[in-house]
Amino acid sequence: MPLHTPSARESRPRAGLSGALARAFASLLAVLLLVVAGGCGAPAPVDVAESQPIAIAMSEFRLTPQTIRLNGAGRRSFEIRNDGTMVHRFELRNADNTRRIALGAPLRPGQSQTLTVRLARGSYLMRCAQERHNTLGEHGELVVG
Ligand SMILES: [Cu+2]
Repeated sequence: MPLHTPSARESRPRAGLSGALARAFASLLAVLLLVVAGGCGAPAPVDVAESQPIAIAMSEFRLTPQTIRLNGAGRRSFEIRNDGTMVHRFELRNADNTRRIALGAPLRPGQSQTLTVRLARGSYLMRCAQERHNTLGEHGELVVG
């Protein structure tokens, strides 16, 4: 009696299945890459040079840009503009959110304000001080290097 050996016929479906799995995985990977590229993740940080003011737009419920890298500590100017349809109020806090560094004025839609703050190197939390806006996504990070 000959020993049973897997025939080509038996192994072919298995190769077909792994090929289908590979194609499914490739499709999934492509979708994930599109999601990442589409901005659902953290947006790219915006660099601000030493001589430039820091322009921030506030809206429902978002700070734009959301992540800012600042080149140079010292006195810096924030140019805050309300691009939304509700009152927004800029607030800068330390990174662990235990201390207020600066608080802007409440801005009505279309209003803007320049806020000058002395900044040391480190990370800061930017957010809206209006009730609950922060928890709805109106926050960001400022890194001073
Ligand atoms: Cu707000």
